[in-house]
Amino acid sequence: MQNRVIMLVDFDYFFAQCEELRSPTLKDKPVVVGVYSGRTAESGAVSTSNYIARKCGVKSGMPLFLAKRKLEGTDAVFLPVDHEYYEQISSGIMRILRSYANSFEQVSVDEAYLDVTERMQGSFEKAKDYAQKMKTETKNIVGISFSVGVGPNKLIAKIACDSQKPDGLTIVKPEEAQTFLAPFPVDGLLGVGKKTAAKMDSLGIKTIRDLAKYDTQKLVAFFGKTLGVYFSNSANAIDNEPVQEQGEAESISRIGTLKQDTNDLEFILQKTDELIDDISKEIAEKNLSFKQVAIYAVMTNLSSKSRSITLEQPSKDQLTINKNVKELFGKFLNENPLQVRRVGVKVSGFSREEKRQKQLTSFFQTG
Ligand code: TTP
Ligand code: CA
Repeated sequence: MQNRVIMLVDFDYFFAQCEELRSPTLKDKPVVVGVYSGRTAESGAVSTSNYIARKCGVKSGMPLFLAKRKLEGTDAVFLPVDHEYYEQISSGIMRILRSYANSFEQVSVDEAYLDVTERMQGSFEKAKDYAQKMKTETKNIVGISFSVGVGPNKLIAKIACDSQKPDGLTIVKPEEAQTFLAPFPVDGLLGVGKKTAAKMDSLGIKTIRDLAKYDTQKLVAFFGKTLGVYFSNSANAIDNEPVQEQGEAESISRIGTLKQDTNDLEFILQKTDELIDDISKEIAEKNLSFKQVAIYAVMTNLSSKSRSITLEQPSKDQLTINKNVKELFGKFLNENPLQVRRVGVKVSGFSREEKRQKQLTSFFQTG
């Protein structure tokens, strides 16, 4: 059988990089994106930070007051998370990545696996240029950088990607895979948390090399058949998990900034029509029907509001979106005196039947 060629793409310091993208002056300052709990102005935790802030010791999960202390005396900027915006950027990148893959699996807002075996005809040399091209295209079109790991399976691709960040490109060929893995601590493997790592440590297993050499039967005795065999395989760089599309997204949305703040329905609809064009393309590509249409508006004072409507019948039709968005914004503008700055459109409620049908079809195609 031919070698597989698998890539893992992981966007660099993602939420903070998105913030730099919309405010480029942030680029040479420490940037911290946090979730504010609202109890006091300072309480909450760091979601992520750019690499300048990380150099000062800021880490994901850290209380915000501690991050503030670490960045005292710098021109650090603290911002609240804006998930809608990050998802918007993410779906733009995912669309580019998907076009590079034979099969594609998005694992989170900033990570995806690509199986490119067929396109690369199994060649890791080709894969290097291909990944570079993908990085350059994404940087040019979306303005975001990411790191890529390339390996013969998902396990190696992931660890390769994590080994060089940001803006990394790490290739591990099949014949190098075991040597590559050997020096990493066991908790680098998926499924090895603190508890398991401690148990392995008590068996004298610290690195993946130690685990690879350990008798599989003994591992089975300690961890049970499934986990024991899995650990042994992983440590020996064996991983046959396929790259496969996860269930369809729960919703598809686009957001855009208006050329000027306004209350004018026609002006807003010009923008939402553009967004709807884009949404419709994605709906058509994925062959979906939707049952809800929603609008989203960010006002001049940066407060945001949304409104939605549920259709009587599922629809695939672009005009249905246009019509409902017009109605929703018409009502919304009547109720809201503030001027609108950014607008968004979201469709959701994709029908179950459709999804099952799709799963069956892909089952028959691959089976
Ligand atoms: P990560 O990929 O773990 O981190 P990152 O993209 O910020 O940085 P890098 O990959 O360059 O190391 O997480 C992706 C996003 O998930 C991150 O931008 C913010 C969010 N996140 C949290 O909200 N809380 C967390 O504790 C972590 C780890 C991430
Ligand atoms: Ca990331």
